[in-house]
Amino acid sequence: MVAAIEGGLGAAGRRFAIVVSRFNAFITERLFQSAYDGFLRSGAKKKDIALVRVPGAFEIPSAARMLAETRKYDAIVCLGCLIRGDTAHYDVIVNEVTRGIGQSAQETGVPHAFGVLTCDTLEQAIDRAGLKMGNKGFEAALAAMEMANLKKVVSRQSSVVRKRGRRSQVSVGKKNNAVPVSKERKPRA
Ligand code: INI
Repeated sequence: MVAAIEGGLGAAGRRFAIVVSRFNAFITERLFQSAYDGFLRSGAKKKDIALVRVPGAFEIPSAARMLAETRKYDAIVCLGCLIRGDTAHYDVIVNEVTRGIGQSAQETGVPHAFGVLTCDTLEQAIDRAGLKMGNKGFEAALAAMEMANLKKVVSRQSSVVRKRGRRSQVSVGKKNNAVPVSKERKPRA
């Protein structure tokens, strides 16, 4: 059995920002309530969860990036609802939103969870906002916690590796009778 490096699902002591778009608010409000509930039930404090509202899904990536760049949050949750209508608006926005959220996560290094519904019909959206298909907001909160915790685990491991590396450099130095630079005697003039 291979031991996996994983992040747990606890939210205690972590800070989160939830970006919610107002467009299709009937759906996005349900996504938000479920994400918020997920964080609280997992040990997060109300004061550690920031709610940020934006007009539509198109505005989510820029708000998420602003928040990530503050370095105040362990993860950002992005919640919105895009419903394919009769116009091309949906197709234009959907790729931009997905790409923008991914890019913000990669360029800032802050985990972002993708809770933007992309549906053909309102019925599909309702199903994913708490009816037949679970709630995407809750799922996004779980993903945010897991990735925030994974980031801590990985950064703790790499600091241990760095410390070990420094220690082994010192012991190799001792073996070779190397003198640390700070203790080296300056040659007499
Ligand atoms: N915004 C959404 O969040 N969902 C949609 O389905 C949607 N459609 O289909 O138009 C939508 N449009 C608005 C867009 O996100 C911007 O807010 C708007 O274009 C202003 O920049």
